[in-house]
Amino acid sequence: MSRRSNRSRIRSTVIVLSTAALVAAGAATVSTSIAEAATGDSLGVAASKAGMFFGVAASPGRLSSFVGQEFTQLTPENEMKPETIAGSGGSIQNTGNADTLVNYAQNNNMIVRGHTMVWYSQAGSLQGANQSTLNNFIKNALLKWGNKITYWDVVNESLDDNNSGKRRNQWPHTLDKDSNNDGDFLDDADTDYIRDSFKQARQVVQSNNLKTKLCINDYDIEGLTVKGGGKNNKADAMYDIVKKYSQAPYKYIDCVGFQSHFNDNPNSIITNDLEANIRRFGELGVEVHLSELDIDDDLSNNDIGTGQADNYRKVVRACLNVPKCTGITVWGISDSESWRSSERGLLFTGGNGSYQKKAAYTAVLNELKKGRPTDPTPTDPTPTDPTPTDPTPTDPTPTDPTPTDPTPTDPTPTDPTPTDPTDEAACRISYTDNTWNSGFTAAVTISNTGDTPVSGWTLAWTWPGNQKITSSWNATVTQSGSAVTARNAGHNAAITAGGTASFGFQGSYSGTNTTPENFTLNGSACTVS
Ligand code: 9MR
Repeated sequence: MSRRSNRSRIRSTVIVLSTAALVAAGAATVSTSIAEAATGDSLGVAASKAGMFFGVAASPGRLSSFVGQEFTQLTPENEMKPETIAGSGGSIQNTGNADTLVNYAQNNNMIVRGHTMVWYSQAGSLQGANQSTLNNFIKNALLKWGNKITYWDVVNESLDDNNSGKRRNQWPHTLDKDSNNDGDFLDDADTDYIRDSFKQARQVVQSNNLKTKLCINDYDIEGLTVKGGGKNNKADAMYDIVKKYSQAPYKYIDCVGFQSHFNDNPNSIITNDLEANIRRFGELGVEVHLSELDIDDDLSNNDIGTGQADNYRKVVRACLNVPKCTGITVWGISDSESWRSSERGLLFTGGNGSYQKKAAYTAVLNELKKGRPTDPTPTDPTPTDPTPTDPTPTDPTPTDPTPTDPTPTDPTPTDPTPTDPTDEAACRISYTDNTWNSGFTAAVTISNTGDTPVSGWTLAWTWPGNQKITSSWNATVTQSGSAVTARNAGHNAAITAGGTASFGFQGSYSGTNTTPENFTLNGSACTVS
């Protein structure tokens, strides 16, 4: 699908969803889009113009008029968690505060994200429930609000901390069974509470003709890598789950929430490959949301931007750059009212409905206003002008016949010691790729195995197949035909003897994504390990 049609499809999705909310609210006019409904110069309006929502998590106590003016989406911060609304056997109870939030959203043309159904934490009476009880709850929760809820987090925080790439080991994972002990729960013969919960949700959505989209949500899945450049195993584990259950024959999962609580935890930093990871999920066909965004205002040495505002700008840009990234939700309005007030991670200061914009607010607004990347000018199908390129011969003036200085070159013999061919590879390349349908990312580490430092480098290779690089980080990468040239960035130009430099890129391919093996560093061949 072309980028252009993708974009327009997303824009119309946002409009339809808003319309659904208005219909549900009984509004007379149903043709209003979020962009038209919200007023003024706000995050929500700017986001709508870019074809996405910009939302906030809130509790009823925060619902001043300000919320509806600034945002186009609302997530109940705690009011829809099972701890609050699950009764015995998966029934629904005590929905007053959740209803207040849903009604506020409807009256202010905001869409709602239901948060959350199946979660090890704040599970209340669901704690320890079997799948049948979970299924009752899923059905009751979906039917309670129907199309008033546009996105529901069906499963929350299923994966373990510390980059293990495994599931959390407590309930509801205790329902899981690994039929063949292969370490995953994705085989058909396995019991998988994630699959079974989504299966139930999908069945309820379908049989009741709901438009509600079904999401899986987690944190520390934002980047392809973690601090130090290692793979983000949690993100990869989430990718495997979404890949399996968003595709046929399942088609259970519509959307994935990258919570995006960014801080100095080695697995919670903002990495330059955030955009590539969003894109990889988007290429599965699911919507990606930055569903609980906050950014610590004093990330020490791990942030990609200069200060909090710049970090926010870059995170928003990463989303804007991927058509399937269709919404951002900040986890609270102001620093003092946030669950992480000590980290001052939000867009406003102040409280009680009286808020002051921070620099981060302005950075986000300005970035949203820049919008999505403009569509690349379609390549003109008209045959290129057949007029031959300028036939004027290149300057026939003979090159200066003056003989070159006959002074003999210094007769001192250059060092005759032949370079030992076995010493030639003064570099070793580690190349790790992460490949999916038609795309891939690669992490490349250059090791200087010689005894002299390198100051400034060019790594070149040719692709064995039709790989095409689409973006890169920590190096400037250009491609001509199958020949690739990667030049150092400013910060990794120097490689000490025995030292390393790393960079990465994203690309597309068809057929087989074979690893290249013909790397040269500043013209000398490298070994590949
Ligand atoms: O913001 C929520 C806070 O008020 C609660 O005390 C806390 C309890 O776990 O949950 C917070 O929301 C969490 C969200 O539901 C899931 N992702 C992490 C959020 C912050 O902990």
